[in-house]
Parts: sequence; structure tokens; C-alpha cells
Amino acid sequence: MASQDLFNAAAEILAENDRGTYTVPTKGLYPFQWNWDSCLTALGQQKIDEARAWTEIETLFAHQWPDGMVPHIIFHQHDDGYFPGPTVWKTGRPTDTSGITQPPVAGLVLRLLMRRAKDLGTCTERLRTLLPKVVAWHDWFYRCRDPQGTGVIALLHPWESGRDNSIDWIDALMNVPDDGIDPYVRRDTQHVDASQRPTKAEYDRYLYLVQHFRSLGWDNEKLHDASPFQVVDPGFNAILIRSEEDLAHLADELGMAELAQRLHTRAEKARVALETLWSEEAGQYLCFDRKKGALVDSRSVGGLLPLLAKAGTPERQAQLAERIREWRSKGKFSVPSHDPADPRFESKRYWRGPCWLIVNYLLTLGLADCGQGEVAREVVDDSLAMIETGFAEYYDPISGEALGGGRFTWTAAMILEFLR
Ligand code: 9WN
Repeated sequence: MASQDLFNAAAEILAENDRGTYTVPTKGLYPFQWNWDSCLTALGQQKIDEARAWTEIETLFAHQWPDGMVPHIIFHQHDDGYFPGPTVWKTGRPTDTSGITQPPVAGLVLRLLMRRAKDLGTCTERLRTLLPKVVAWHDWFYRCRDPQGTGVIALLHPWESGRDNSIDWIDALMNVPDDGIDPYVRRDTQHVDASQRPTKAEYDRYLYLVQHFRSLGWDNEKLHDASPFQVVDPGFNAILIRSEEDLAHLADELGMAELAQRLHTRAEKARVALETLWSEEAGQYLCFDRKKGALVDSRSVGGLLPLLAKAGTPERQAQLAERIREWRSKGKFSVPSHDPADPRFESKRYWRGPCWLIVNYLLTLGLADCGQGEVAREVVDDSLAMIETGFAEYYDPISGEALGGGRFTWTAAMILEFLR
């Protein structure tokens, strides 16, 4: 497709999924506002309507919890098409929300929006209001998800990672009980072929965790220690570090030197802690299971994302870039969400193998920063090639086939970024 046609097709999807002050990921399958979807979508929206992009993020932060947490779903309107809905979460917020969070891309997105701002005065004003809220979210992460002060934070639910059914979580998740769960009916498998979605055994545990946290009144001062699932994800932590540094730069630009220093210092500590997740044997970063006290033997794309935080030595960064090429050579397109050489790899099942354009985008930012521009260009080319099969939720890295939900918002937004 010619660039202008692609631009128009992507813009049409953003418009179609726009609900005025927020955007749904796709009609039917995901009828509410999702946290990291919205932030990444704002990047695409900026190309069309800068003011609308800021509104997207402001709407999300209008539903921040008093303790600083920013929920992963905001249930703006009633819709039975998605499970689990507000009656399962029961978080008791004025507008219903879920009770867990998602990858903190807001900070890095805000810096990009500012760098490309057309109406600098208005954007600066909007940033002044948003920045303290994003900082409060980061403070929440380190207070509630790293109570021992290790420098890295833990996820308490696979949905928080945004990489829901990754092989990274299998072992830790199977240690979560599956008894006493209220009867439920999944809706996702009514929209999408079940072979492209998580299994029932996984959903049972996802729901056990939700019910367990609900029974603790969603009190974030208690949840970490009480959770049977505590996993440190290098990808999630890298996003947090990158966003933290971007917030520090923005704070500096706003003349908030003290805040900028505090954020820089915390990011530095996190960067050092992230290196404890490096595995020489795997040649990449791995998750750490806090309950077990051990690294997780699972080579997923989460372990390549530290490129985004410019983590590690140039040698380690080169190894991560090498992984991307190696995984691509076993299929056809980059970047599979898991090493195709792993027998547990599944090319069509959600986060067990398929390529996701948002992850590709984050990796291209990191690759470019780490002096790996050539690999970054290959990732962009592959992303543009896969889009020929449709603006899908994810793609088979071997065939390039469009999978999951269709006419997907953040996929369209990423195409607008790649066309830049
Ligand atoms: C649970 C909306 C979200 C993304 C996640 C993706 C998927 C939800 C689900 O869809 O997760 O949050 O029900 O499968 O894994 O990254 O934010 O697009």
C-alpha cells in the first residue's frame, strides 16, 4: 500500500474506535479504555489532531486511584461483550475500573509528544498538570511493588505485563491455586478463535488472583506480600526506567530541578538492579520469580526490551539486537514475542510467539538509541510488511498472517509512527 493510503487507512481506524475522550482498542473484543493502549494511541493521534492526543492521556489519568495507581481498564460504559467486567473487579471507584495496572508508557509518550509539539504553549500547560500524576504513579510502583527497595518492581498479575499469556508466567502461574473461583463465561473466545487466546487453566488462575485481591479490599499496601504471584519482568521494568528518565527530562524543562534529580537517581538505582536479570547463558534478560527466588527459564521479548532503557553494556545491547535477528531468521518477520527455538513457542497463540507492532515500536526506539539503527530499520520494514494482511492485534511471525482482533487501534497508531 502507498504511504498516503496507509496513513488514511490507519487514521480511519483511529476515528472508528474513538469514543470522544478515549479510544477503545477494537470494537467488540475490547469495548473499554485500556491503559497502555491509550498512551501509545496518543502518538498516532498527534499526527492527526494534537489536542485529541493529550485528551486521551488526560482521560486515563482522571481515573487514577488516590494511592497513585493507574488502572489497566476504565469501564466508561456498560458493555457485556468483555469478561471480566466491573461486577467481577468490584473496586468501588466512582467510575468502574479494574484493580491492577499496566506497562507505564505514559512518561515516554509524553516526552515524545512534547518533542514534536506544534502548539508548544498549550502542550506545556497540559504537561504541567499531567506530570505530577505520572510521577505519583511511578512513586506508587516503587512503594507498593518493591517494598524491600530492591530497585525493581514486581507484577502481581500476568495482565499487568500486557503480555498476558507469555511463557514467562507459566511456572509462577501454575503455583497459583485455581479453587473457589466463581463460575464464569469467557467472552474473548466468542470474538476470537480459542486457539489464538490463553487457555482455561490460565484464565482460572487470572480469576483466582482477581478474587484474592478483591477479598483484600484492593488495598495496595497489602497486595504485594499477600500475592501468590510476584514476578519481576525486565521488559516492564525497562519501560518504567525509560519513562522515569523521560519524566526527569520533562521536569528539568519545566524548571523542577529537584524532582528531576530525584527521578534520575531512582532510575539509576533501577538500572543497576535490572542487570541482576541478565543471563549469560540465554544471552538476554530473564524474569525473576520472587516467590521462588530464581530467574525464570523463558526467553521472551520482555527480555529484549531493556534496549529501551539503554540498559547494560554495549556488548549486552549488541547481543539483544542479535537475538532479534536470530529469532527472525527462524520465521520470516520480526519480532516474535518468544524465541521460536523454544519447544513451548506457538506461532499463533497470543503472547506465546506472535509479533505485536507496539512491542516492535518500543524495540525500534531502543535499538536506535543503542546504535543498532540497521536492525531497527528491519523491524520497521517487517512491521509494514505484516500490515498488508490487515491492521491486526498480532501477527504470525512465520506466515505474517493477521491474528486476534481486527481493525486494531494501537496497531494503526504504530503504523502512523512507522510512516514518519
Ligand atoms: C487484558 C487491550 C489489551 C492489551 C493487552 C493484551 C490484551 C486483555 C485481554 O488486550 O489484554 O488486559 O483481555 O486479553 O494482552 O496488552 O492492553 O488491547
